Amino acid sequence: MRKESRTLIPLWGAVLVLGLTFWGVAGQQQEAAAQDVEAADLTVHIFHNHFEPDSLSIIVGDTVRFHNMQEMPEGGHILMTDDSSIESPELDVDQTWEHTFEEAATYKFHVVGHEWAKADVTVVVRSASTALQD
Ligand SMILES: [Cu+2]
Repeated sequence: MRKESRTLIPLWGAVLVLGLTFWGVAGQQQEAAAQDVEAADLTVHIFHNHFEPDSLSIIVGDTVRFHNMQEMPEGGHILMTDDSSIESPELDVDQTWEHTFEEAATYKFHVVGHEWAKADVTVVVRSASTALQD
């Protein structure tokens, strides 16, 4: 009897440690998944002849990540609003550029030097109070 309880204590200890480890890992995975979803929602993928998505509705203070998916023969893709107020650096394939929108407005971006493939993405930025009314 004595011998049995001595072997049982480390066994239960191991079960407890394993249980806590799984619980911790599951929690971290859920957190990471939630962050992925959030990040994916505000990412625009840049292709030669289209953006994905081609329109995005966000609120003031949101940061959009622009992710260049395709290689240009010379240099990369540069994004610019139609009124030239915002311009990205040159993005090589798989490079990203983030922009935080501080003013409520509609921004239409096109790729600089892409007369042969016109593509644009519209980012509609609303103030937080406007967004809440929806
Ligand atoms: Cu291109």
